[in-house]
Amino acid sequence: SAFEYAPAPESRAVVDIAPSYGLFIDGEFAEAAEGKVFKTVSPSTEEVLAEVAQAGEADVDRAVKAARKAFQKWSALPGAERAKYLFRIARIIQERSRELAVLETLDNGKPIRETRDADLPLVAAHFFYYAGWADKLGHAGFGTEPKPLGVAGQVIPWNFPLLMLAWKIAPALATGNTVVLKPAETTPLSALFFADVCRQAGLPRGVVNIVPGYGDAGAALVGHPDVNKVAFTGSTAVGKEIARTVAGTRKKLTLELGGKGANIVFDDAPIDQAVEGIVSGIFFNQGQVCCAGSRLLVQESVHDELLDSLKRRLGTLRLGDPLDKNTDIGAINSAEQLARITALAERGEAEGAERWSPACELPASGYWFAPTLFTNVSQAHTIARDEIFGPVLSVLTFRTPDEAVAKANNTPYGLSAGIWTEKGSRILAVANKLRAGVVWSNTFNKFDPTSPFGGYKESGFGREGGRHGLEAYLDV
Ligand code: TXE
Repeated sequence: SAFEYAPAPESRAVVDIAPSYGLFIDGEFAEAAEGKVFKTVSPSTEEVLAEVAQAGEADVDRAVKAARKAFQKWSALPGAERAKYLFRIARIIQERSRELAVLETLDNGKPIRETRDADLPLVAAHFFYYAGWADKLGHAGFGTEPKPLGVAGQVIPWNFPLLMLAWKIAPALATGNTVVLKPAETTPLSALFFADVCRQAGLPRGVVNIVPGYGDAGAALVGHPDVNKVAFTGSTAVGKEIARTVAGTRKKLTLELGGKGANIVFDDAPIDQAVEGIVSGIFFNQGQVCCAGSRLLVQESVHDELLDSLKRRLGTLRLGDPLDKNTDIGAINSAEQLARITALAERGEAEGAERWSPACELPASGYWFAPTLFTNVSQAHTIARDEIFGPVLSVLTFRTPDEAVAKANNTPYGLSAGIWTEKGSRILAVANKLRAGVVWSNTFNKFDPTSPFGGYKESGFGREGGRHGLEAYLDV
């Protein structure tokens, strides 16, 4: 109503964006060897934000050499000393979190409310958490500490640019490894800002190197003979390619790939609470989340009631300027991703599922997709099988708990699932039968640095987060 208090949008003036950025190698920002650059745009306006140096093979090689050199001293530091740097980085991230949140929102398109309340606090929490581990890995004085692997080559996606960086870099540094990280081509800016945070924290040169670029730079990094450990988050197709590259080498590998999570609602579930969890499950970050609850499995007897509530709730979601603090649904990250989502939604209609969206005006420029529901979906439909990675929910039904489990598991993926019921015994029984790396109950999309995260089946292998996340970076 006209009396509603509408706070001013978060201003982009909060952060200085330079017209151009270099690669970050050996503590310095530098041009790419071949002088190549690429542009990064704001997905909500298509305006060019900055020009960024584009790493090629020679740059990746230089970064790996810098990381190798830095490894000598970094790995020899007592854990307590490494911890000091990580604590410092965590505190600087907290101090600069407004700048970082605005930058991330501009480059990625996600609502500022999410970057401010979810991404940034989690990023800082990861550095604090792993800082705490750095001096607790063994008995340094007795020479029985587990050993770092060496240089970690890390490739990350665009959906949580800074958070994925934190998941990768914090455990690597805590355990004494050095890093070369390639951010995604559509979201390089927060990683370059992080490079500046490393300088501010006085991190020794070469311990962290950032090489923005495309898939070829990622492939060069993964294939570099002097990289000891590869960590990748991204598509299952590229993950398989990386696994082939790494096979036959002595590199260690962890892969965090796609998902097709089931959110299972039983007839005794608190419906209003479930609706909130379903909405967060698929519309958080415009559904561009590997562990999104992209399939709703609802018990037949509550299907109509739940769908009515869900549609009413979707009618209240506000789509638009991601810098506006009232925005629930921001922009899709890129034209390519928008095209992928659009094609899969069209396929859903063509195969006979029923499509529904709330009335919702899309801005004239930028990459936008309205929140979308598909009902009458069967397991054979493409939208029930393929990862859409967008704000599109496929609704299926079930009659018995066994049927719910069978349908939830009927996917090549195995990353996440949710269970909504008042019965504690049912939560345990169903959770134990789900082939998913994370199962939430009566909540969804809850993250914490102490909890291991990762997938079964084609969702990848290895765990990030918690003490399991350290194992991927150590030889015991
Ligand atoms: O992923 P890519 P894209 C899924 C999601 C999405 C689809 C495609 O379904 O629709 O993947 O997204 C780098 N060697 N996920 O094309 O290509 C690339 O530069 C080494 C799920 O963006 O996998 C980027 O930094 N690296 C996912 C990163 O890999 C290569 C998150 C991811 O890009 C490479 C993202 C190569 N050959 C997409 N080719 C999740 N698990 O959360 C590309 N890259």
